[in-house]
Amino acid sequence: MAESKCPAHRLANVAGGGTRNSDWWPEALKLNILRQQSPASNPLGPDFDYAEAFKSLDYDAIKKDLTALMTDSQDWWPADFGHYGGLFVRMAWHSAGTYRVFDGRGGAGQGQQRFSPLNSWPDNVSLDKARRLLWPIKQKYGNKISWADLMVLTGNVALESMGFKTFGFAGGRADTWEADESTYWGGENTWLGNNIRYSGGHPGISEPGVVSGQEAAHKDIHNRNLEEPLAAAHMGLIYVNPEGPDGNPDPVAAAKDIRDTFGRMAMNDEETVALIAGGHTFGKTHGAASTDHVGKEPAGADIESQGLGWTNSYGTGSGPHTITSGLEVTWTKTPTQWSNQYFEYLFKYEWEPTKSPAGANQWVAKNAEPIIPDAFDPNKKQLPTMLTTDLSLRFDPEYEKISRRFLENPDQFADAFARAWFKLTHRDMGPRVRYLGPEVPSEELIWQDPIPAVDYPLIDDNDIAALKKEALNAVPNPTALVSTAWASASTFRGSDKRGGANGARIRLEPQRSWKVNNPPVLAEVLTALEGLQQRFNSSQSGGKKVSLADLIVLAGSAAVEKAAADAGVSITVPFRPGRNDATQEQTDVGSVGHLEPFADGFRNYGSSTSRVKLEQFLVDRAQLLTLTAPELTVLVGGLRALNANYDGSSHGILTSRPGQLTNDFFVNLLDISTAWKSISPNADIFEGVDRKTGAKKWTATRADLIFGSQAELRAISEVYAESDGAERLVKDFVAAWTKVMNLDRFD
Ligand code: HEB
Repeated sequence: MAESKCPAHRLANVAGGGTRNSDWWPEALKLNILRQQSPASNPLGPDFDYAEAFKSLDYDAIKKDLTALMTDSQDWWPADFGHYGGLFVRMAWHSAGTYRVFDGRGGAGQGQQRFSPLNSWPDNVSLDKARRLLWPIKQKYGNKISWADLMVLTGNVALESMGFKTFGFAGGRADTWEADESTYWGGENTWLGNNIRYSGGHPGISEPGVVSGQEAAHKDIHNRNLEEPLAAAHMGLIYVNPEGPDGNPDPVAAAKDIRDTFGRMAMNDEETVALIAGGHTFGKTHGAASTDHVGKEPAGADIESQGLGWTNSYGTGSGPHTITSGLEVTWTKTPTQWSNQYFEYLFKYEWEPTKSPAGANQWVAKNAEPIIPDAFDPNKKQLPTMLTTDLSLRFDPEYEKISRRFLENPDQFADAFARAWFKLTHRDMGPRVRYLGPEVPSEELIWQDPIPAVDYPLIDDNDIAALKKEALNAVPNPTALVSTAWASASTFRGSDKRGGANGARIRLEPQRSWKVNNPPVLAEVLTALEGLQQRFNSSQSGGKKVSLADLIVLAGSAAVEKAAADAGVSITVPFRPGRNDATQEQTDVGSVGHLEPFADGFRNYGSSTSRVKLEQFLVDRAQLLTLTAPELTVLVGGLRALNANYDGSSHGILTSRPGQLTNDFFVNLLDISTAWKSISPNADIFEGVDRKTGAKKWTATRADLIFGSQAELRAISEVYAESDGAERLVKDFVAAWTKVMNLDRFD
């Protein structure tokens, strides 16, 4: 088919084709990430409860079927060494391995490997085949197991069927039904490019003009700085280039990239060494011939390929002729059996650079006997081989210490791999109460942000009413109670289900010291509420208690009720007790540190960067809070009316009666008599003056003015500014507030 040079001639004039808003105005604020995964996408309907469905799964039967599948080699995609274990371990690892700590996005939790771009990433070649091999089992067990759970469980069964004892498995990952658009995978528009991600380093910041990104990346592979929030060295890779940084076969430089990227997946050096060595104990890499033989990825392939991609024209295109990464390495003598051979060979041999049949950089053992089996020919033996990134585990001094210890202590290696694998595959599931199934490990792990179970009688409705009153008495400024409750609950991220009010970690390091939480004001509120908590708890007989976590939310809700009443609307903010308080020992300060917002428009905190405007940070945060555009709008308008800026500034406090839950923010923002102009060099802060007199009326940030400027947000703002908007605002604010306060309640 001849392709026209002008892309417009190939675009459909139906079904959403044609030049779109995002083509005309690429920099305009988009709200699409706030309406993802809507019921309109989900064939199972709103009443489907995955946790319930999973409970009816015949767990032993599916594990038996998966075990049988491992050695049931299919002609259309024959198993290496007669066992699919390696392929399925890689599938599970790539499903989970996209997770990154900064925003909690990526990971195995949504089954996103089924959708673009992940189903077509160059790093995921041949995993289309792995999922297709699994289809008969998915079909058999239906909705009792999601693809998201099935991919991880299959990785576990693969490991177990190859003689490895895993740490456990938890189900509970409900599938999504469309590609996730909220995750920033990088700004490059070529696969395997990395010119944007290494051009500056800081969140959203690039330093244009000095050296181009690509130059910078190549110039100093030992000293480059990967852009946040990314956790991969190239567009389309899970982590790093197996041949070494940008293809340079330099194991020491590769170690830096590995440490960077695995660190951003929350893995320390020991976990990283265990994962790479544990994984590469199994299976092989595939580079039978030049990658020129390989066709288009699934998302770009012909309709008759039926969702498969990377058609391989070399030989049979599968089995011994498979081309996946273009590398051709088998690490151990028993690639379908757990062993310590990976470390034995890593240290036993000296390694010299060589090329795969596809021309990629890899390493071969010097003066070695051919001891490695061939995947298909029992009469053939090969020399031991490694990837550049495998040699990093020997030639990086820190990794080397750990590797040698594992070489000498195979049981320590096995334990470390089992734990790191469990963490890798469960990191984004949130608290342990979400774990389902018979193989949930009983041991509590620090990365789960543990919270003690409630083992005392909870407060009742009378207590709730009394405590609301007392909280308002204990803290003179109700807005401080609103701010504290918001600060506590709004750390939640729907991505990895971390954070939230439960645990009351707001009173612990690092949260109590975050600038966005205004530490001095926060400390005063916490002291007052802790006093109230002690008085209440010591006055109770029968062991009844209120946790600080509950009291913070309760007090904030009392302040919201009061602010509504002051504005003339009587409303009760629903409250359900049952949160508990975590201790500092149960809190990994470094890991919780990743929940700190870089900017938070709900509290008018932070500033734009050279690449990200304040309102884009605001929408990103709203998405992590699982908010819709109307919820985002009413929360910002309400918080401004309540005067809840983090530092008490008056930006966006567009009201003459701050502290009351009014619709003044919207009324005044949409008032034509005010004219706005920028008063800060980066156009983050604005002044509103009376159009006629020039008198100064207000100041505001981009996180305020966007509600009058972006057409969809303006449409929602009008609803609240209209004559019947005041009461609607109170009602909708309370609903959205209650949603945020309870985001982390899975009990
Ligand atoms: Fe891996 C395979 C790279 C880590 C597990 N890996 C592989 C390959 C490559 C790689 C290139 C081949 C593919 C084909 O087929 O061709 N890795 C890599 C890197 C890294 C890694 C660069 C970072 C350093 N892995 C890893 C981990 C794990 C793994 C962590 C888990 C744990 N892998 C794996 C397996 C395999 C692989 C199992 C095999 C597959 C088969 O057999 O098929």
